[in-house]
Amino acid sequence: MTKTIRDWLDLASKDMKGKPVESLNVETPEGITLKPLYTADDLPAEAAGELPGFAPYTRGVRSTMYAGQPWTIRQYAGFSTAEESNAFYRKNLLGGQKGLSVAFDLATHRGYDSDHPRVAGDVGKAGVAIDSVEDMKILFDGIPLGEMSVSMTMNGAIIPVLAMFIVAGEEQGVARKDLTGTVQNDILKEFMVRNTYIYSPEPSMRIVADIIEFTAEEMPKFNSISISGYHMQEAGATLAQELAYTLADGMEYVRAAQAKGLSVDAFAGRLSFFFCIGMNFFMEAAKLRAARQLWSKIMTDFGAQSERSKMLRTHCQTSGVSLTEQDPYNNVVRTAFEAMAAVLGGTQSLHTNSFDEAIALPTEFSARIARNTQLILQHETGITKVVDPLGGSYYVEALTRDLADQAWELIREVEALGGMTKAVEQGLPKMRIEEAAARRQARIDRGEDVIVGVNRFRLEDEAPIDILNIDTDKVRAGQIARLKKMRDSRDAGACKAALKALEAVAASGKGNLLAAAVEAARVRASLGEISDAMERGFGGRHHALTKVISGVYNEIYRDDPEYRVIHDKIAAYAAEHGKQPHVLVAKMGQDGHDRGAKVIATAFADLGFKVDLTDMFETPQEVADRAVALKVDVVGVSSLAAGHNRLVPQLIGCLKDAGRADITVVVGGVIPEQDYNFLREAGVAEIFGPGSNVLDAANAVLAHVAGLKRN
Ligand code: 3CP
Repeated sequence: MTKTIRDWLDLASKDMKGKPVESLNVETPEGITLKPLYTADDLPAEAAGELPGFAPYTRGVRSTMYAGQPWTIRQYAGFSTAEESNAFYRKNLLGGQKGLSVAFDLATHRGYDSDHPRVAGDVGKAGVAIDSVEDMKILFDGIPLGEMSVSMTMNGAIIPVLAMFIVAGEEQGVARKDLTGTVQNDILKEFMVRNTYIYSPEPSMRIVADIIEFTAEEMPKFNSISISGYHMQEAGATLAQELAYTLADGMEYVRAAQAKGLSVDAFAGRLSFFFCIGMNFFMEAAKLRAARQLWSKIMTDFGAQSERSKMLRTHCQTSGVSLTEQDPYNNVVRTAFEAMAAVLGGTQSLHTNSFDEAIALPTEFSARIARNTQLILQHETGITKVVDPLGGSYYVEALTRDLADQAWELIREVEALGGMTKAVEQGLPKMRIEEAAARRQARIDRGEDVIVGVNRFRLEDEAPIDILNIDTDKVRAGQIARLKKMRDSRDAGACKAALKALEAVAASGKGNLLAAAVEAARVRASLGEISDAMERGFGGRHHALTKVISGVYNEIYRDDPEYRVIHDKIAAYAAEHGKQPHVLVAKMGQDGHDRGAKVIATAFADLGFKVDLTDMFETPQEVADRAVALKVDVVGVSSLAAGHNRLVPQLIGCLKDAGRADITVVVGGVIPEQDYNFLREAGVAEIFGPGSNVLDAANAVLAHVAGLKRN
């Protein structure tokens, strides 16, 4: 006899030995209630009739999906010089990679030439250093730009970088109309989470619109933007937030392009997306399905006529924050699951992280395993043979609908504020994401979210793994020499005139910035010079306000005995000394990742420390000056872009020079164990690597302030 859901409930109640079956329900951070069982009753009515290749594209944007053509294996890479990165790309292409994805160093991201004093520690470190067309040509030497699609993750300095790419193509004999690829060009999320902006929101949005306009008219095969949720999830956003804010960003870009007089169908087919895929396996697959469904609806509302305009095509990357420093080979497994979720969700293109990325830049060995993870998925698992294999799953279809509903609410909230630019100005999404990040950290610290090898099943002893180190001084010296040679040999008058013209386009609000920058790049203006010309035209660089949010930790930990002990210890210290222990949380160099700094600032403030945050992108001298002026007890440096070995000793030197060697310096973030001794010898009191427990960190810092531990 057919069993009913009632029969199942009776059986489950028996198996639960009196505990209610509802006690197995789980409330996710997205606000979705997960039940232990999904049945045909949960299937949304509309799911039954959906087919891939047709709106709303829940089941995929192409009719045959991977059965017809597998996703693009597109590994994000770049380090050191253009020569070294070029050699690495060529090797990867021989090894089975299908598309390129360029990682630029932070100096390039922020529009500085390699000879700029602010970027001494960043040149060639987290990506390749590109100062001019000469570098760009070397980067793609022997790689035909008319055939190979190239993605460039660039936002702040997108105008000079894309201009140089176009000129490098021209000088390879490839016309603009034949260039294929994608630029990230998504500035709104930079203001929200990633922080590689250069100019303030308004001129930054103009840059985006100018690029959409230029590519729509001259580069029909090029994706003008990669609207990115990736960094939101990395910064702690829930999947509903990532989904909603990414689509809301997309809507804002559509409006910006429309404001330039473009019709939706003239550009929408070349808008692309980029999502993060973390460990929440089914939810991640559902997220991509929901994203396509919502975008199709959104674009229909914008009046799109062409089917292509309604297709959400996306790149995905496995999650960086899900990787652990502890027991790092576990990361191979994590990445494989995440990659599978991305593929089951129907991604167009995928990057799989290397297992050592929680600690350092990938080595050749770890990069090979990461790439092979995708090759194995494509060639060994049979996963490509059937379109949308999760389609019709009671659970996944219900999740798709629930996530879409949650995200839609958040989108409406942003729209009610007047759209994403306004919402970003008011700080709403950033605040929501920071709060979600603090909640996630608290769940990890309390062991509610289990991370194998970190807060459970931890190894006693761990042998360090081999890591890649870049000699930034050597890279920088080479870049400076090449810049000098170029400046000596170019037509100085032509270069000056082109830069003046670009400045005028920026200042007047008329004309197209990319078109003007192409002329400047062609006559060998450098990346820094092009950025500076626009900066003059726009009237300066953008300075973000930093703010500590508070209350989240207190709320979550209200009844936690360990939390109370530390809280009370800090209160006792404050009562005894007539002042709270005072910490300055600092970001130095061009490292824009501020999730860790924000989480620590929030937690420490809630625990009773007095907490100040520096601005982003400070020099060691600026941080030392601030620490001295604020009379802090401790500077806590957050480092996620490998600048610590250079910047932290400089900071300690500056504090000594100011006669304040007594200020304790601690460092947290992505710090390889190989660097611990060096940092300790330089005078660092405590080092908190990835996976550190916030309460333990607070205890250790307090011990230093109270003089119980010596620096
Ligand atoms: C694909 N095609 C098909 C089929 N599948 N045709 C027929 N049948 C099929 N089954 C066609 C497509 O329509 C397309 O042609 C062509 O084949 C290429 O396929 P695609 O799916 O468009 O794939 P791809 O060219 O790889 O483009 C993927 C997207 C692109 C669209 C997502 O934007 C992209 O490559 N993005 C990558 C972004 C990236 O790498 N970002 C790195 C972020 P047509 O184009 O003619 O239709 S790294 C950030 C790291 C964190 C940080 O530090 O910030």
